[in-house]
Amino acid sequence: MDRLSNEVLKRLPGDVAVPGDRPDRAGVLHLGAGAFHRAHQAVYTDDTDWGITVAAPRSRDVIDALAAQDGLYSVATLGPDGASLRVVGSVVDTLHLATERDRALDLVASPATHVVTLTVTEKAYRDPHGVPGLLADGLRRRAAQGGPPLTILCCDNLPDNGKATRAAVEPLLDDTTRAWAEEHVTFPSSMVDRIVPASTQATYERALAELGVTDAAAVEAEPFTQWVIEDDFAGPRPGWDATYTADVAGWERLKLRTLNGVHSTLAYLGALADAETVSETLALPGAADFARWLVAEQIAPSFTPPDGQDTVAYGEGVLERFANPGIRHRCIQIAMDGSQKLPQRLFATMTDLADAGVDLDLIALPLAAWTRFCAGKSDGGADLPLDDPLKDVIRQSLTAAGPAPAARVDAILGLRQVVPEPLADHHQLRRAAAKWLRELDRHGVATTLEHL
Ligand code: CS2
Repeated sequence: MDRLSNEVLKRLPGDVAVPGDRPDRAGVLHLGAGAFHRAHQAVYTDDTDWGITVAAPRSRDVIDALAAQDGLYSVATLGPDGASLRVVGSVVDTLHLATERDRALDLVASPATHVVTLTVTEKAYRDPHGVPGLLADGLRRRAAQGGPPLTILCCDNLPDNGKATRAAVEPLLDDTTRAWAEEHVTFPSSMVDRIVPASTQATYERALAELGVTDAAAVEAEPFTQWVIEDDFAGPRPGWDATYTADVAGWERLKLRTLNGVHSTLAYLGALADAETVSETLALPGAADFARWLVAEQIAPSFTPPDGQDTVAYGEGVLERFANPGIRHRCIQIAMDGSQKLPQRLFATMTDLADAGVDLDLIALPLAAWTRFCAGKSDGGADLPLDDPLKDVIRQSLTAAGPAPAARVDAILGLRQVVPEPLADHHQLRRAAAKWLRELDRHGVATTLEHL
């Protein structure tokens, strides 16, 4: 079977959108080759005349597939009424960070690189030896060469993600590079949004059926897409059709607390209820109502949305997107790395509500669900994987706590790297979470939601 390539582009079926003239060089270096990048920033870039070098930190699978396909791959946009396919041509080169570090440093230093974008997941910013170290070493090289300004643009789901990236890189710089970087490097924040499940066999089979050739880097995504970027570029940038603003924080908060907060909530509830995907979870009796109440009564009152936005209306839109039957987003995928995600998705909301004197009741249910999820068994007795960098600490604390719901909640609230101090001894939260956990232990998620 033929592979997707420049050669076969001309003979793809007429309803598949294909790139026109492809850029011959990359002004963007992207770190992180995951499905999200391929369905988000790479698509925005495909609508410009810039190219991207995609660098994979560890696994070679995606970049090897891209390299074998002249950088081409397809994005299937799955709406409630069917799919449309587009071949993306913005990836012009690939790179493997684990084995090509020197080339990576050269690219960070290269005067032809104007923007470095990142989708490396939340936990990567805590590892100085990983991506932050690479950026720091690359900046040292760029500074030593007296290189032009560089923009480092974080596209991970973290609050103030530009500041977080700067905070991860800056301490690793020597004085000379740091002084140079202050003048030449910016770290804008950005809010990125598109639901892009990890590709599965079904993704590749769909691509093959629609394209008539193999695409081992195919991805599928929902129709919705959004990118809000802090307008703070050090030098040139691609003409991305994004929203540029001086203040991204409000957008980040709206998205992280509402979309991602409800996503994680449904992921833990769904995984416990033995539902495979988010849309299946939402279809459980009571689940959509619960999500609506959570948004209206706990998430919305916790912050002021950006101009022109209404959190409850935004939440309605989010639930509609989650219900899209074309998208099979597995609960287990979203459930991973809870210790890295829940601080900005759930605990920040709780902290602000607590400060405002609002009772933490509904929002204590996802906390109870995460607590139960971490023990590794679904309501039906299936094994649930705990894929989390703090897995050992979490499991140890839960084991030490024993079976009593209140003690297990205290064990989780006592995780200092995860839960902000004031929540640890917030009595009303502890009581509410223990009450929900008792419900979940006794009756399971499905019955609990049904009887809310
Ligand atoms: C999800 C996000 O996996 C997760 O944790 O909540 O990847 C989510 O799909 C995106 O942020 C949507 O923009």
